[in-house]
Amino acid sequence: MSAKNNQNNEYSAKQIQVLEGLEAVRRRPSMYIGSTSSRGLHHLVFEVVDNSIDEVLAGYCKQIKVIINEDGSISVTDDGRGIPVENHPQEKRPAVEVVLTTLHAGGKFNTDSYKVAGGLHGVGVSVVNALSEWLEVEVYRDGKIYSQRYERGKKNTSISSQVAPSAKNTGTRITFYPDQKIFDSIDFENEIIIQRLRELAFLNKGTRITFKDMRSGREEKFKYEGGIIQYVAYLNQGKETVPKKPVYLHKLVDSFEVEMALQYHAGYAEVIYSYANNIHTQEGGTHEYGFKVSLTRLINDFARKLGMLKDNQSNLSGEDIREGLTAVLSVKLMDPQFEGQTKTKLGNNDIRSIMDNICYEGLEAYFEQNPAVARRVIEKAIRASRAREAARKARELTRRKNALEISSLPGKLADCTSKDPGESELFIVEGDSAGGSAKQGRDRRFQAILPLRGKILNVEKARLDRILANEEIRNLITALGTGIENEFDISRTRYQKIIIMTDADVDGAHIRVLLLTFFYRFMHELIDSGFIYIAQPPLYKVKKGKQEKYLFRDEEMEQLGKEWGRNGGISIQRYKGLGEMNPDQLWETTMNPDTRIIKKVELVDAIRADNIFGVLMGDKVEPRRKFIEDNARMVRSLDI
Ligand code: 0RA
Repeated sequence: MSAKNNQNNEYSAKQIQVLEGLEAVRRRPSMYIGSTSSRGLHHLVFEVVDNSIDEVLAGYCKQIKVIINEDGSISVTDDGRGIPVENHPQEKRPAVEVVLTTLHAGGKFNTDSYKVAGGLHGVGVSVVNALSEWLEVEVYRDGKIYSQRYERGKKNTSISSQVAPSAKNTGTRITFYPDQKIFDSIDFENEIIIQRLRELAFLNKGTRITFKDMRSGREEKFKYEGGIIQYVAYLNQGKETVPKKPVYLHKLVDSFEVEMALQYHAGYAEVIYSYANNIHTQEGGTHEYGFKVSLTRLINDFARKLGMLKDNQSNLSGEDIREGLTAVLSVKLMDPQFEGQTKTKLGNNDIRSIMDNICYEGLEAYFEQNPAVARRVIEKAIRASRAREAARKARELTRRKNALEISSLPGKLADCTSKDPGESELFIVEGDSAGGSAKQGRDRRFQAILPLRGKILNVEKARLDRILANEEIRNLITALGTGIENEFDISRTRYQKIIIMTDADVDGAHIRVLLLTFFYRFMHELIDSGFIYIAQPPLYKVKKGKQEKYLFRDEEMEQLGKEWGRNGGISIQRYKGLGEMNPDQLWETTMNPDTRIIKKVELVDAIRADNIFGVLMGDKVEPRRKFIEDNARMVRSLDI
């Protein structure tokens, strides 16, 4: 603040300009670091670390340590060359002073010494200096330790030096205490710092980056010899992947350095993290664009070469090709142009075709050597493409239904006369003959019948396109009126009781499970709302003289045997299917609300149900059989 703090009493015009520069930073900090919230505070740390990373990029630094000190200040130490201390030729004062007090100078005034000008957040450590209550710099160089202290951007001491314990060691330590007058809070958050350090360690393979919080003792060490290969593996941790090890490309072209690692996983999410000079380019840009374009072209070319995509089929879309993709792209270049809303979109045009060429050639070579991987990736993209097409059709289907309303109801549906969903019931009936009996036996005022022919598709094994190509399912969707999946709207259901009525045999049980799976996957709110029921047709009809009784369970037969006695005059009719009952019998036993038994379908645990439907309706036969036998567990008996 006051001139007496400065041991250097002579200010050149330049120095005054410099101080005015840092004053400007203090007056409008957000212009330089985005905000004075936690985000801005951590920006200070990253700015200093980035300067050390520049030394890594220049090839002189192997280790960076970040330490939160007991007093709440933070130290960043590297084993780079150390900020030069000799007089800067133009500025005529120590270079370290220029670095710490000149806006935008950062460490980059000597561009020749940098293979890649980091640029990074671009503001330089002078901004950190300006926004710190105090900052101390220590430089290890030429067998000496040079140190200097600043307060709120102004030097407090001139540079002092002492002999270093080891002449071989070089490096820089910057310790600063953020200014409480500037920031809302000066509490560093371990997690925020650790996450960035881990990221930097992935992006700069072989660099040892350590973190320690002296207040809590927490310590983290990062060093990845595999770099972004390990980054991708980390992102895909715990997932089933193709290939087992990420594909990795690394190329130097002119002054550009390009790295790419990718791996698919069994899920659907697309994750691409792209970087330019270690900055996360959240908005993408030319490097990401080049990558995507090449991947799309390559996969399509390969799919055609392998005959997996026929001449009459259109190309797979980029989106389909990237379903389940995890990729990390990292480019390093001399003069990065950052554009976009948040200045996180790489604008350099050259990089687009460089990236495109490198990725196309590299991935082509990889796929040629690993055709099994290529096939699996292409198969996955084809499945994604079907699903997307199906989603489009599903949307169209619901839209069409809206436009045409009732007139689009399926011809096979025998609707009820009531239009009140609260009292309307839909019977989904297995087979046309049972459907016929049900139509004749029903109370048409409130009961609608939809016969299904044979088995419906197993929706666990088919993608939505095939499911919707299935006429039975389409009929079901239109009859219900709710739409499907994302466009599902329970308020549009035309029935609040949807009763699955199938034969009391294994086939009937199978159809029931298939239907339940469909509801669960695509209309689960119907289940949640308690609208799905299972009819209980009788197993037997027993007669003794004028007495007649329907039995729904084998145990009842034993019971009746005791009641009626085992001898003489008892006739037993075993129903093999609903079709064996005449309309009156069907009404009486299964459909009449006063006498029937229906079970409400209830999900006990959705995650478990997901597992049941997914795993058991999947590929394995034996568990499926068991599931069918046991599936009564899914439903709770409810007598109405
Ligand atoms: C200017 C020039 C050189 C290195 C640096 C700055 C430098 C800055 C920082 C900030 C944190 N750690 C740093 N390490 C180095 C080049 C030095 C030379 O040519 O010897």
